[in-house]
Amino acid sequence: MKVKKYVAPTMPEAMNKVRKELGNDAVILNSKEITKGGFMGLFRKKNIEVIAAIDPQPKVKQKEPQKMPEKEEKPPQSVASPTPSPSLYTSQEQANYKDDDEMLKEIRELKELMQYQPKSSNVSYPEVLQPVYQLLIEQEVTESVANKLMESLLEKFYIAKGQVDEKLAKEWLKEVITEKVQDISFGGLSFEKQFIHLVGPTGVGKTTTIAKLAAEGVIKHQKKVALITTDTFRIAAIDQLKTYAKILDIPIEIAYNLEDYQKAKEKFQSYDHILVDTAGRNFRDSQYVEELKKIIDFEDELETYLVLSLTSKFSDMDAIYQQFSNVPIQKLIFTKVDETSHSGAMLNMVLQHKIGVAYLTDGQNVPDDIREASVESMIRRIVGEKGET
Ligand SMILES: Nc1nc2c(ncn2[C@@H]2O[C@H](COP(=O)(O)OP(=O)(O)OP(=O)(O)O)[C@@H](O)[C@H]2O)c(=O)[nH]1
Ligand SMILES: [Mg+2]
Repeated sequence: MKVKKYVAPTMPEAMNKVRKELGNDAVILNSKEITKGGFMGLFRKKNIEVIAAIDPQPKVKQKEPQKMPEKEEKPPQSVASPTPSPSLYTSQEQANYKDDDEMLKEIRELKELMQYQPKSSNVSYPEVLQPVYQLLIEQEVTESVANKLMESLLEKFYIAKGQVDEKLAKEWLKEVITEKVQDISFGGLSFEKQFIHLVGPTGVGKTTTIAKLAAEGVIKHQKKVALITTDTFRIAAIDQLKTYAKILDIPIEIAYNLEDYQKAKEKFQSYDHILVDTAGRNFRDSQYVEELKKIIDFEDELETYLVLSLTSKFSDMDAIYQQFSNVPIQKLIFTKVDETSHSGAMLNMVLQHKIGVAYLTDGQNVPDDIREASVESMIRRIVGEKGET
């Protein structure tokens, strides 16, 4: 029996060390959280200590010599251990595991607890946590984000020492996501800034969302709202917003260039909020953005929301986010959530870019199909019933 102690910052890292050195048949005898170093209780580092063991000679082989009864030899177990293992155990620790029967019993119990399954990725998780990992992958959470979340779940798993079922594992996942996003701000418009820009790629629902938000401002918050559109590439785009302005009985200005924008700004200076519908291509043009910065103070006067369709692939969303990196994005708005039951991309964006979500829109109806986003609604979409918002 080769017994060895491994220390690593996280459980998956410790498990990787064990697997690399002792192989897949290794069993975990014990694991605990330890703190190292520090000065007067400060700067102490949290680590995971894992004690793993491997039997160098599998049991089946040990029994083979018994087929030759003529020679009464020592049990092969003792013969077949030519190299004593370089145990990192202290003699005191080894004494705790002296009793072979007791140790084997513990190994059996722990093996039952930790039935690892082969998976496509390099990391495998205890059986009871596997459905949670599967759920994340099915929701299209990236492997790297899923593995980070699972790392925290594993810590909870080892502390719980096996008292876990799938329901509890899902509750842990909710807790872990909540912890990871605790410093990220979720929720709707603050209605603090006068200008609100909605930017994003074509066809995601920017204009429809502007109309929904304008209605929210006018009807729910009794604000004086005006509209500007800088999306003048298509006649239909102008007409679309004009129609919404008419229905809501609010003014609209068409800004064909930055001079028009400046004039509209002056005209609407007494308004509480000016919602601006934009053409995505303008904001990918850094010269346009620089010119716009001369007209409007991006810090004090403006909030910009990036509109993304939840039906898009995460890799595309990520690329779009990079393209809009020359404007400070307040929060994300996810549209068309009614058209997909996969919400992992939203979690990927939130965790990868440390950015919150303002709204989820779930249909074409203006003004009804919009919900203020919250951490809970995001989690519900991923962990809870599919399709819920
Ligand atoms: N199912 C669904 N459709 C939506 C939602 N939001 C917008 N749409 C539809 O998506 C289509 C495009 O919406 P627009 O608001 O014109 O999108 P846009 O981003 O302004 O498009 P461009 O101006 O062409 O860049 C329209 O048919 C909308 O009715 C939503 O939440 N769910
Ligand atoms: Mg539009």
